[in-house]
Amino acid sequence: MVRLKVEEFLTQSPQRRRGSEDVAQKDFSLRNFAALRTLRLGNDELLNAPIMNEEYFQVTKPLSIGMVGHGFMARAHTNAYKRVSDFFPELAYRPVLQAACGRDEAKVKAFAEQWGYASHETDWRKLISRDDIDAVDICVPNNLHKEIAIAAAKAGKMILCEKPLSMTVAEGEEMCKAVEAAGVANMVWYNYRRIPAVTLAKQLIDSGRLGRIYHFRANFLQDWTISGDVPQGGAATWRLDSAAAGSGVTGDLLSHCIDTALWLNGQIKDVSAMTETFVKERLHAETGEVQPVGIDDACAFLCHFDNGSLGLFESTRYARGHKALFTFEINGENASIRWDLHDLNRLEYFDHGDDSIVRGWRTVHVTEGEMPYMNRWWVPGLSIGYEHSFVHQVADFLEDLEKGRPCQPDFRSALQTQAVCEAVLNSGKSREWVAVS
Ligand code: SOE
Repeated sequence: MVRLKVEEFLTQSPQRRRGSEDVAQKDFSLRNFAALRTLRLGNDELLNAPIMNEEYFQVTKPLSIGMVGHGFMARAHTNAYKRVSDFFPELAYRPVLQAACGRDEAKVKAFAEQWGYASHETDWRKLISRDDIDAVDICVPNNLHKEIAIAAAKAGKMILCEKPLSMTVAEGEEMCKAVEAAGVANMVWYNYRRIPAVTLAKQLIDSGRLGRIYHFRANFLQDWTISGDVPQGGAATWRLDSAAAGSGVTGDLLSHCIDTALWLNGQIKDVSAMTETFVKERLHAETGEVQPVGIDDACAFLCHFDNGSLGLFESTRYARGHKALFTFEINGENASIRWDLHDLNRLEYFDHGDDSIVRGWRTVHVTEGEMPYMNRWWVPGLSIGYEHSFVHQVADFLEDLEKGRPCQPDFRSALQTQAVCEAVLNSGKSREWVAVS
């Protein structure tokens, strides 16, 4: 972070200010500085107040975002860009909503206006050719990730790509090579790692409290495609169209479970899966024709982890009553951990080392200031939600950018999740154990 005394800043000429490496930034108007309103006082206390009343103010570097897409995930990411500087005021970079892009001009214009993007485009190629865009956020169906990411990397843009990274491992490899050749910062939005209770689970495992891990179990259950009347293809239902999504629950939902598993429990060696497509034909929203369904509606798989533990994963969009039940449980020799997205601020923990007369599952309400990310929000006892995981991911991306290190999961790391997904789908087809390459 660059700290300046207000009076020093005001006495410097605009040229000197622009030339100073410390305060390298594109828009140097006082209006922009005033808008930051982020102050750090001598005692390290942070507060928001008009800058002219305080001695110091923070100089941040704008990071101009070009958002490709304007659906549900684009809203989740945009909300994070808008919130992050208020809640992580020490970060050197400050996202600026520069442009949103989508093919339907009326829709993208309405999105840009509602969320505060300065401009809009209807062609992503135009967006990435713009000099005023630093980072491209890819929030469009999976079949478009590769082309946009590779072009954006060649144009020298940083890339924040929605999960899953790609349709296939081969595509993902090309994307990795493109960002590595261009040397641009890159990240994939596996947001659930940044839910404080999940991050706390990682800390507990890494501290060795669980001892040797025996089992990792995860589910991601939904029920929104049970009706045969739900179409495939089109804006809201592209996830059911294999040409746009690549796969069904494996890429869309199990990829989250797998990312979390690899992060918490290490690499997966091999898998044995079963997949099912319950509704074999659906109307295609774009062609207007009833077409065969190519995605997996449900998938369950077993696996071996490198650390010797056994994995059991299940995902479906046919679990009546479940809307987004992402759960995982890890059993170690000394302790176990359990987490549930529907109660995301809580981590369940069982410690065999407890005195036997009080031994049992305890529920940790992850809202204390010393728990991951929680000192940024309210006071102990007050919960946060799904959207905060995205704010945390942007904050980590910006901090890593400042410190010159890759933000995880980067493309290369997300490719490992892709490799597990691909092995699962191949195993579902062949009905044999498949090694993860
Ligand atoms: C699907 O319904 C979906 O929106 C996924 O695409 C997201 O990745 C998941 O977090 C919630 O469910």
